[in-house]
Amino acid sequence: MREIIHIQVGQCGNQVGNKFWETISTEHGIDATGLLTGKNAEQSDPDSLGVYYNQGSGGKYVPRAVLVDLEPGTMDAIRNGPHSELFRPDNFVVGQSGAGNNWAKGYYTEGAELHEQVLECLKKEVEKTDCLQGFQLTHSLGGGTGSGMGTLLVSKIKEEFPDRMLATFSVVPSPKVSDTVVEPYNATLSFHQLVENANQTFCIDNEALYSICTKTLKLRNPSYDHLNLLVSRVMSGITTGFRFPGQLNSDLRKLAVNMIPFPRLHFFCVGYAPLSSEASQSYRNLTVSDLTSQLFDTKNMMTACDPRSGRYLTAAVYFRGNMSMKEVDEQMNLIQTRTSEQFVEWIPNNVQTAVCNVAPVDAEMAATFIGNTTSIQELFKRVGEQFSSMFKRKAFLHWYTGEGMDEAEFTEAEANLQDLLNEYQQYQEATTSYE
Ligand SMILES: Nc1nc2c(ncn2[C@@H]2O[C@H](COP(=O)(O)OP(=O)(O)O)[C@@H](O)[C@H]2O)c(=O)[nH]1
Ligand SMILES: [Mg+2]
Repeated sequence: MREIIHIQVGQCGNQVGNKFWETISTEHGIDATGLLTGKNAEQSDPDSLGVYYNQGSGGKYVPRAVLVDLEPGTMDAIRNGPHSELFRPDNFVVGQSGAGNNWAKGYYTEGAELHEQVLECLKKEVEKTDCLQGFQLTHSLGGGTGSGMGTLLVSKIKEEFPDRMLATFSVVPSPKVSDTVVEPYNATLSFHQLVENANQTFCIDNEALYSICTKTLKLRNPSYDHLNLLVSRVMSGITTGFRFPGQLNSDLRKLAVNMIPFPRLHFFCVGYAPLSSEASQSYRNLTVSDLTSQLFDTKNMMTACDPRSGRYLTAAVYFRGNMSMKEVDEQMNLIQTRTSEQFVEWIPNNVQTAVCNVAPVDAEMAATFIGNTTSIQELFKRVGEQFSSMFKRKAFLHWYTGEGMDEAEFTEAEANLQDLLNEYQQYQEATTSYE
């Protein structure tokens, strides 16, 4: 068994994380109290279930999850919500002070005080595993807790379990969704940490989620619930290979090996198909060809960058549902031939395709995309420019120095982000011949 331990931190981290557990529990036939009610053998294969769930007393399946926040609101909502009985009560770690959207409070002060308690919980979870593959963390980069304390936990986990994999599902802030002015500071300070300490980061971008909701799904005022439904679909898609028997990218390390040619360049663009508004749904009869072309369309990306403006170093696609492998291969070949200039030619066979015949709950067929594309520069540029325009005038800096932070850390974070941008650019321009 190859277990994954999940950690959710802060408001966004917990809301997104919760939705993830709700989604995968439904997919595996596990009810809100942790009892297995599914009758389908493939869905409830005990070995595969063991990746994310621990079997507790009375046969209950308990998520290998630790829930963390510096204020009680979101956790109380989980405890009083429909999935209150799913999680292990000891695995809630809650502070009272809040982080006030301040990365420094999460990383250096309030969060630092609580982090050992989280590590204790994690160690207990690790003891329950047979052969731990690693950890996954859900958080936002724009606030204080998920962003500051989340990245503190990332660095502590890396220290404590250096040979295990660590993946983050990181929600990138957008002014379209939130109007807290210091979010670019918090996000840049977080990227600075994630570059060094996370093995892989799935960039879930509120800017892109918002566009999908308003343009594709035609929602006038998307709520976090709407955004998080999209997040849960893509997370379910990304983790498909870990949760169902199969060969390709079947654990965190195999996925990383296939996706990451250079260790710092581990920030992935993610996408999903089908996405359609409710009104148009009933008219659609999906084919593998539809799915494939939607999947490579910028409109379906949950990371706000246009892959056509850069090149793919690597990509992975998971199809789900009842479909012919032959058709999938044909469609994937077709799209790669048609858009071959979008893939670097110096990594042969850089697109991996897998098919899992268990469909997600709400569609007959679906597909998930993971791309390591140099066009992710656009996301870093967007956040970096917002960061720099405030930092030039040292605006809002006192909130951070007030928690004991040094201005030099801001300068370093800004430079690290710029370096990352340059590295992506360098590989975008690289060709097969060595100059
Ligand atoms: N997609 C999504 N974004 C969220 C959610 N909650 C908060 N955010 C975003 O997260 C950022 C604020 O961080 P938050 O998680 O509230 O702060 P924390 O509790 O201190 O970690 C902003 O960019 C929000 O737009 C959520 O449920 N879903
Ligand atoms: Mg909060």
